[in-house]
Amino acid sequence: MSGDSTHESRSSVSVSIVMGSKSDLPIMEAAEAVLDEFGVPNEVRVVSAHRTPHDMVAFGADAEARGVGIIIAGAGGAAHLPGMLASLMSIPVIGVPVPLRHLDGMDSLLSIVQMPSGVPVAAVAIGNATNAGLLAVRMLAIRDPELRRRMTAYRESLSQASRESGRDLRGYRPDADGNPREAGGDRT
Ligand code: RP5
Repeated sequence: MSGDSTHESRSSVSVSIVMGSKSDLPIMEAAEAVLDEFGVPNEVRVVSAHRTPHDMVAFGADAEARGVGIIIAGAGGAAHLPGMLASLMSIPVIGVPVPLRHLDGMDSLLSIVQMPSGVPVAAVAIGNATNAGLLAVRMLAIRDPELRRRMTAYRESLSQASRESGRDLRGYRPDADGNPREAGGDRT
């Protein structure tokens, strides 16, 4: 994280990661990790659409004034934060549906994607803050050749890891938890 909850000077933060509650952080920290990996200046904040609605409005105006380029907003349940920020701001908002204990995140997903025409939110898969970070990097890479080069290298590393993972599957049989175990099971 290159920023914190204090006011940042203009354009020192490219992407603002916000979430409805600190309890969303275990999911949302993946977006921060991606942005840090790509060297994209970011900040991480809690802004609740329901518990601090006036703070949310102030955050929207302040973030635009500071020159923040993209918002990544995560929320769970009645997940109104991404949509409300999109309605308050003119910059892209990427929504992350955070899965809660009930309904497996379907409630969050539908709350985020079912926006009315005219107010777009780009939603990633349930709990997939990694993709939110990567999508933000791709947006910034439109005008940043170095970032584009890093994204291409990242994609190539993904391909390489995928090929290597399938290179020798003989004898590899994960158990129900995904942990490696030898084929043929217990031979004692
Ligand atoms: C939402 O309510 C937050 O985004 C969070 O996912 C959910 C539950 O919040 P806590 O009760 O854990 O603070 O607004």
